[in-house]
Amino acid sequence: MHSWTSPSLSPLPPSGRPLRLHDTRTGRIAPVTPLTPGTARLYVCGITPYDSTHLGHAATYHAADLMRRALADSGLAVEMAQNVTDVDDPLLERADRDGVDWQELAASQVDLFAQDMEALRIIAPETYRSVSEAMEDIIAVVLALHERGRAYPVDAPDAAGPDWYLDLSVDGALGDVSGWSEEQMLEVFADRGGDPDRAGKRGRIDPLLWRAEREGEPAWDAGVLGRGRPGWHVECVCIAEQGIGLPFDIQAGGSDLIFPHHDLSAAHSVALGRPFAAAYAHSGMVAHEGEKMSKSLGNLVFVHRLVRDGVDPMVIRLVLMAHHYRSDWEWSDQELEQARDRLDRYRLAARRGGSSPSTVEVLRSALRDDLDTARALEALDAWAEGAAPSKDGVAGTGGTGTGAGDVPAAVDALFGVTLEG
Ligand code: 5CA
Ligand code: ZN
Repeated sequence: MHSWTSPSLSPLPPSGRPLRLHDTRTGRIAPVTPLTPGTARLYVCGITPYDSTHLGHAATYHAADLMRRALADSGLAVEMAQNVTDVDDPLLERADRDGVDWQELAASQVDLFAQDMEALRIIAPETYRSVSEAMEDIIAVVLALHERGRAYPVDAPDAAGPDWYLDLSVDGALGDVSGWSEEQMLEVFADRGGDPDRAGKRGRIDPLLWRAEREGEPAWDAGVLGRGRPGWHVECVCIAEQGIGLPFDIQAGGSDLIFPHHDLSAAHSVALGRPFAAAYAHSGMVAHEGEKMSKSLGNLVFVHRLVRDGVDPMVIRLVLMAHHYRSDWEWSDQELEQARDRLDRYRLAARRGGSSPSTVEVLRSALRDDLDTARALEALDAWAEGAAPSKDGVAGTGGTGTGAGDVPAAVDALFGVTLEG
């Protein structure tokens, strides 16, 4: 699937210092040491394309973008994969409700998402695949799980054949990412696409692996499992395997995916006999009007609407940078104003020129310190005030330069914010 055009990149000469990143699984911040020396492999869970990109999505892809920029700055090559969940209940339900073809709905939203990502200067993933594109490979994974004795049928009275579930009891790998108890899992499972009370399931958390064809739903042929469509979690295992190989270094996404999605993706992978991600990085939830921004609640702030209303996408990036990627926060117009003011000041300072190696050093060390963007903004505020440490000399002298102290070049390479314009 065509992704989007990456911004032009001019990386700084690598620092050679590793990115230190928080890992949900261990609860600790640790240096990223790639499984394949020299190359970091990152997977970020993509959108379900039934509504436009909102600020919550933007925050999650911004965080993943910073991860890859930080990994590149440490001297690693980066390979990234991302999926598009274009076959799933909420998308099919929305298409049905609006009387549109599900593929057309998905294509139009994927297109809008690409425009938003481009406007925000998010680096495009090397592998970008939708479920419908990857269907043949996904079916092969589902069949492999069946052959390994991990799938079991559950009677589906409204279909010609059974639905198939993954038996989690075989490997005992549940909860490896979240560390949650079954009780905690059950609190949210039903709200997050699970069906704990379905009759015939062996375990309440067992995930749907293959759903038998229902009238009016798209379906594909999966041999002995019958016609139908895959459950949610298997797609990310398959698309990650194909794109960057298993196991890989970092699985990223919003914290709403810790459980069930990342726990259960990892469980599928273990059931295939393959370890999944070495570390898990989760971004916080963005709220609006007091609640998590979500398509189902409808309290959304859309990126494309802000851009259409004349908001510079770099202002949006600066709002995102004002919050640590792991914290939950609430979008407000006031912050938009503050970020607008910031961008003006930064652009003015960039025009004034002047080299500040110490500012660049703070920017780099803040980024590699678990993406500490707030600290980077503090350093940039001081730089824009002309208060960079005296050893850098007086702002306004020395021209813009392309040397080690070129702050606008560093802001672009490390944080994706261009100060041109
Ligand atoms: N397609 C699946 C992942 S395989 C999915 O969760 N799609 S999504 O469209 O619902 O979300 C896309 C990404 O945005 C996910 O990583 C999700 O964790 C993140 N996300 C969704 N809502 C928010 C929010 N309010 N704040 C931050 N991130 C969010
Ligand atoms: Zn996913």
